[in-house]
Amino acid sequence: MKYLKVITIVFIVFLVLTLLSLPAMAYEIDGKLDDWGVDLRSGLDGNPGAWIPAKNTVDWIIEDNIDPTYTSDKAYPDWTGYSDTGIHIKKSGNTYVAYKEPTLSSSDWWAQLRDYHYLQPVGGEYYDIEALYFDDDAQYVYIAIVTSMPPTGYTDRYDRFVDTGDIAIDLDADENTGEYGYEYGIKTHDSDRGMVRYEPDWSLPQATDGFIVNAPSEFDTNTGTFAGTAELVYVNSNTDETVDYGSDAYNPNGVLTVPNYVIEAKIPKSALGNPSAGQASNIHVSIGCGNDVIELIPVSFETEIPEFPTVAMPVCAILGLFYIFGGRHRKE
Ligand SMILES: [Ca+2]
Ligand SMILES: [Ca+2]
Ligand SMILES: [Ca+2]
Ligand SMILES: [Ca+2]
Repeated sequence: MKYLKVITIVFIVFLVLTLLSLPAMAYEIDGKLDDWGVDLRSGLDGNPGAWIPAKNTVDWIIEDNIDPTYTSDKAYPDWTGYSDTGIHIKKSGNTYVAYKEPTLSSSDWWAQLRDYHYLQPVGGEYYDIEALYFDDDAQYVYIAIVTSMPPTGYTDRYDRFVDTGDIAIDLDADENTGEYGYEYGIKTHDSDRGMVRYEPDWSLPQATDGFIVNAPSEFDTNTGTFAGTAELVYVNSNTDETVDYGSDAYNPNGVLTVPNYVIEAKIPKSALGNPSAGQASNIHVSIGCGNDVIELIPVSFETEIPEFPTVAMPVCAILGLFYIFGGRHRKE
């Protein structure tokens, strides 16, 4: 009878520890950021705390709209009249610091003549990438991106089309391996959405007016080798931004409502060559024209989650022995 009781208790402890050893919170790939602890509406409205993820294991960076800290006469908004500023912060240890977004030098004659640099995102809100988050567990890498570029790309009022970008990973943090340094690509859009390829060919920002410094943007799915499939969504987040382009005879845009999108992905580590814990890598996302870019340099893969037997078995054994010998001692 006593042993039946012992077995029952040990079984219950075993069950509880099994549940405790499961991943505490897996991300749901639904295009919503509540599972990251992020309130996107509040963040876009200017509340820095709303952008900060719940878990300290997440690497992250926020660069909504134009960096408000520029005052130099060499750094200017673009030709569209767009001048809205937003939060620029990134994770640093257990807290966060201000992120100074670089300016872009342009090949156009007007900017060259005056040594003017453009503030990102060049071309206005539709070209803005707002946020990048990275986390991982024993089996998967999780990435969330906030962007104003639709999954089908964007055509401006001069009929110029710009495509959205893919996720580029420089897994070994070595710029000499992979084209432009990026040996893994994850397709964010079109029919191959979620495809992971090793050593694909990357495209540079298109046209002479594109910003090459923000390369690469997309990869060719017919190049490199197939490495696996990620679960990936790219959806309207229903958190429109109201953007003021100003208004005059040359630029009648005025105030526009621009939608935001969330790209959320769950990538098997096996599709990325099973990176080991502690491995440092770089994550890069741009768009077809290179008008904006967002990067995490570097991210680090976390220690693997303890497997059940390594934690639970010794604890169960100790509890079981304690019960048996403790019970015997009281009898004597
Ligand atoms: Ca989610
Ligand atoms: Ca924005
Ligand atoms: Ca941005
Ligand atoms: Ca590399």
